[in-house]
Amino acid sequence: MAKPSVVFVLGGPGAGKGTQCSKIVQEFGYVHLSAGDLLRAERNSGSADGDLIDRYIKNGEIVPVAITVRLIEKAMIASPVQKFLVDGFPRNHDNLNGWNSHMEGKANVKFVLFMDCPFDICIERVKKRSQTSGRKDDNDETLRKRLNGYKNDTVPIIQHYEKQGLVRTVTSSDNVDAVYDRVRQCFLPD
Ligand code: UP5
Ligand code: MG
Repeated sequence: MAKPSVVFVLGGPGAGKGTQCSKIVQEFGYVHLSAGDLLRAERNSGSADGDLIDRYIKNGEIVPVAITVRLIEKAMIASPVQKFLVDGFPRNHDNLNGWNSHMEGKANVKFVLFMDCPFDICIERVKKRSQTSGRKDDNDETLRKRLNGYKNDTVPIIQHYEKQGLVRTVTSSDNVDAVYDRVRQCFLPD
């Protein structure tokens, strides 16, 4: 059987990763796996890791990869469709190393979709969403930590994949449909 294919979707908090992934799912039939959503679901499930996950998320810190990669792999195995958007992962070197060592030979990373959005727009979007999201990390203090984590930890991962020629960059500061017009170009056959 062919190996599952994976597109990593990276970008700052509020860059629009989740929003654009939903549209890619509709048009191209990918399965959307948001690492953040998987972690939040695991936390809410009463899992033994729940308290630890909660602490990391509330502090805007990155959960140890053993937990995250296990959840991603479990969701991949459970899926009848074997092409995945892995959203919000890998976001630091620990994530990258954990993925490489655990998923070596088990999946093909096709490319990285990088949603490039200025911080002021990310902040505006997350602040607006915080009124309704109920997410414990949508507050000023945690958002600041998430933005710092993105800049210090995730940008180097994007650069790592750039050196391999695997990054497709889309500016994501415009309205949702304008961004999607660019995003979909990344998924059309060459
Ligand atoms: N919106 C979206 N696009 C818009 C547009 N073009 N114009 C105007 N508004 C737009 O969008 C954010 C908001 O903006 C929404 O209200 C949307 O309607 C609007 P969304 O699509 O949700 O953006 P997204 O990039 O997905 O933002 P999100 O907040 O989910 O990104 P994060 O990367 O911060 O969150 P994530 O869920 O990935 O991670 C949360 C935490 O989980 C991390 O901080 C970390 O603690 C933990 N985590 C790990 O430890 N490991 C992982 O591997 C992943 C997460
Ligand atoms: Mg998201």
